[in-house]
Amino acid sequence: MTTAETFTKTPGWLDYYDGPSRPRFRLPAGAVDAHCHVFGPAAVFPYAPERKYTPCDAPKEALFALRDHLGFEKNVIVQATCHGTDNRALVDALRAAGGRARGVATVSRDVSDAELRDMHEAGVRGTRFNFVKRLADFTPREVLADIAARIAPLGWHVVVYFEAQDLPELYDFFTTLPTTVVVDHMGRPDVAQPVDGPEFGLFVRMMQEHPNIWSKVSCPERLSRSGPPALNGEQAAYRDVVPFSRRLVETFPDRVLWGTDWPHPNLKDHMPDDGLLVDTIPHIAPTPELQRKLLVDNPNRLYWS
Ligand code: 0GY
Repeated sequence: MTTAETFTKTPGWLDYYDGPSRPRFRLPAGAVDAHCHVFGPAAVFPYAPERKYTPCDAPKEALFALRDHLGFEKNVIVQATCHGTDNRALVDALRAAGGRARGVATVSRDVSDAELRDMHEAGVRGTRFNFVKRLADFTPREVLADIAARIAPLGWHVVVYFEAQDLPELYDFFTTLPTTVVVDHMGRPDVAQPVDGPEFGLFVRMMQEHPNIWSKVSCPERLSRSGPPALNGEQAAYRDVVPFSRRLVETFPDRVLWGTDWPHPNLKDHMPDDGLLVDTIPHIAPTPELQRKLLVDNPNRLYWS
């Protein structure tokens, strides 16, 4: 008999919001939460030895209950770094979702063809490269390029997570990847800088010049400096982030995705009410047509066609 390892959460860890409100904004039929995670449960799917944080468990049942409560039809579940390249919790959630979830895995260069086929059959459609130094160790570019070449024939795409100050150095790598490239959280702009300034300008230019690059306009709760937070019924949360997300939604309406980022790993000062996060959507996508593209057409085209 083996003894299950016990895991202690990272000190100061904030658990996901208990009892989120029901959004006032009615999501269109077929809406997809295109960025969320499952964590563990650790007793079944232990966290990876190389992880940089130890979260609370956030199992598939809780994710699916949130999906139904908020009014989404489907999820795109993204492998989180606390599970490293062990995609078992992700694949288990995909198989349990009965076609209502797709996944983005993290794979190493030596992943076998059989493993890739199994993941594809379960619903994986992409792999994630993480350049955020507090989350993942450095992987040489040639290794990542090899992985991209391995997954491209399956029709998968690459999801990249990085911080805006690192874009100049990563620009050439991203723009030569052979697949669709989806950027997490708008490349984490510093929203204290102007939306027309050079930092966000570089990101917009990258999308303008490379029609294979998409962006998630998610995570205002991580990017906001001045709030107000999505708590206590606030209907216009994270106002300083809105000009950035709205710029992308209006300029690239066919290449944007939205997700809750539940269970919101590594937030430090507050945990948003996910119902109020959904209520930020009409501020960034002000018309029914933009909302339909962002929430229904784009994710379905990328993940279900
Ligand atoms: C996010 C953001 C974060 C974490 C991860 O995989 C992860 O651990 O993505 C973060 O800490 O900024 O998208 O969930």
